[in-house]
Formats: sequence, structure tokens, C-alpha cells
Amino acid sequence: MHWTILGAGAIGCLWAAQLQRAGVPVSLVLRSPARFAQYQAKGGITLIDGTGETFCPMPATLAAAQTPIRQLLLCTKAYDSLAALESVWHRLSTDSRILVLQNGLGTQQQIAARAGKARVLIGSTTDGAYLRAPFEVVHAGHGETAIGQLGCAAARLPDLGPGFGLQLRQDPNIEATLWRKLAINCAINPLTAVHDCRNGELATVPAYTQALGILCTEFEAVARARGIVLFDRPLQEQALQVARNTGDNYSSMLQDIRHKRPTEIEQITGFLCHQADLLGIDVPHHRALLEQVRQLETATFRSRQHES
Ligand code: KPL
Repeated sequence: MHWTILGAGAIGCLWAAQLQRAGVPVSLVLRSPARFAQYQAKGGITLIDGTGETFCPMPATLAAAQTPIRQLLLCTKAYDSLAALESVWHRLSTDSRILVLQNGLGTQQQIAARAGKARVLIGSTTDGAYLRAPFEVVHAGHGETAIGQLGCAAARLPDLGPGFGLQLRQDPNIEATLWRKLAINCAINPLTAVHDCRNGELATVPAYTQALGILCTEFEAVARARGIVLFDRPLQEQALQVARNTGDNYSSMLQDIRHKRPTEIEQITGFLCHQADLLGIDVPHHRALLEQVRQLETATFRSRQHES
């Protein structure tokens, strides 16, 4: 069955290219006429991975088109996902299925509330990918995508065809998986954004490692109070392992700051601070980072306005 991809960032392009390569009918939705024209000039996505470069041609439509959508992969930035969903709402029917794949927490629940839990699948991925240029994606690290449904342990994996080249896992407790990813993102992303450093430096610069340790302890207190089981070792060890494994990379949050784009801080650290408030738990170090990243965003936004 046809897949429609909304959100042509790194993960959206990776999934679109993999589907096309597996012989599954797939198309993109682009929301602005300028992006649509930019895509039409290329006519496809270039996938760069261990097998070399593959050009994967596929059609695209503007969000405002009328073509019905049966299976939607929603993989915009978290802060944009509700607006993105609204832009194609008129193309969805009660039979349409939606797979949401994004960072952070909070918006998945909002999308499930808007569309109805039963037709929304939620994913969490450890695949590493980045855009070398618009619609040209590098699959930099092979991971796994866990997929499940909020409040339902038995949801089935969506039909992606037998030749689909990404690793998938049916997840009976996707909410806990999202919390684990959130824990890693809360420990690594804001720190790298404010220190303008590679992930690996969090494990080699003592002051950064110490700050990461405090963030992990604060996070664990919230997770414990929420009854969320994180990892089978302390969060600090797990986060440092991820920082080392992705040592040469710049976190997605730092990349957003450097490219003067909005970050997902509200859906990552902002979500955690909100949960902590509800539980009456103090998370002063996360709160301080939330403010610092907000200030960085404001400063980069002002400098972008100044440039244009
Ligand atoms: O997911 C990540 C990101 O950059 O968003 C990693 C590399 C794991 C850091 O949190």
C-alpha cells in the first residue's frame, strides 16, 4: 500500500528512499510552493549509504492537493507536527493510518488525541542520518526503529514490504522507549548546544561530564516517580556510552542552533520540566539549560532577522 511522507528532513528522506528501493509505492508531501519547486527540479531523493549513492525517484504533492492519504509517515520536527498534520487533514479518512516518528515527548499524545489512538502508531528510532543537501540523505549509523501504540501492547508493525532496508521492532511499551530516548536527549542535546561541542566531548571534558551526571540524576528522580524503568544501568553510564559512540557527531540540537533553526528544546527538556512540575520534583539543572537554550534560540533568531 502507498506511503505518503510528510517531513522531508533526514529521517523522512531516509524512510522515503528505503521504501522506494524496496519497491513500495511512496510519495512526499511538501508544504510550500518553493520547497515543492526545489524538489521538482531534483525529482527524487539521493540515498548515500554503505552501498554507495542511489537516486530514488518518487512523486511529490503539495499539502493542499486532494489525493487521499492511506498511510502517512509524519516525521517533521516535533514542534511542527500538529500544524503539519492539519495541513493534510482533509486528505485523511477514518481508514488512514499515521506513523509518527520524531524526537521528544508530548506531541505524540497530542496527535493520538487529534486523530484517535487506534489509527496512530508511534515510532522511536536510533538510526543516524543527516542531510548532505536538500533531499540528499546520508545514512550514517544503522540502528533500530521501535514501533508501538500508546496504551496498547499488541499493536502490529505497519506493512512496509519484505525488502524494506531498515530494522524494525514491535514495541509493546512504546511510551517507556520514548522516555529512554528522551533521557538520552535531555542529557546530551542541551549541553552540547550551550557548549557548542561534539557529543564525545561530554565524556572527555570533566566539567561537562560532571554536568551530565547531575542532569541524569535529576532525570532519574522524575522517571522513578512516573514509574518509568529506564536502563539496566545508571542513566549517566548509558548517556556517556551514547556520547562516546556518537563522539564525532554534533547533536541535532546543536545543528539546529548552528543553522539558526528552532530547536526541539520544548519537546525535550521542556517536557521533562513540565512533568517535574506536575510531580513537585526539583530539576534546577534542566531548568537552567531550558532557559539557556531558549536564549540561544532568541539570539540566533535575531541574528537571522538581521542578516535577511
Ligand atoms: O539523538 C541524538 C540527537 O542528536 O538528537 C543523539 C545523537 C543521541 C544525542 O542525544
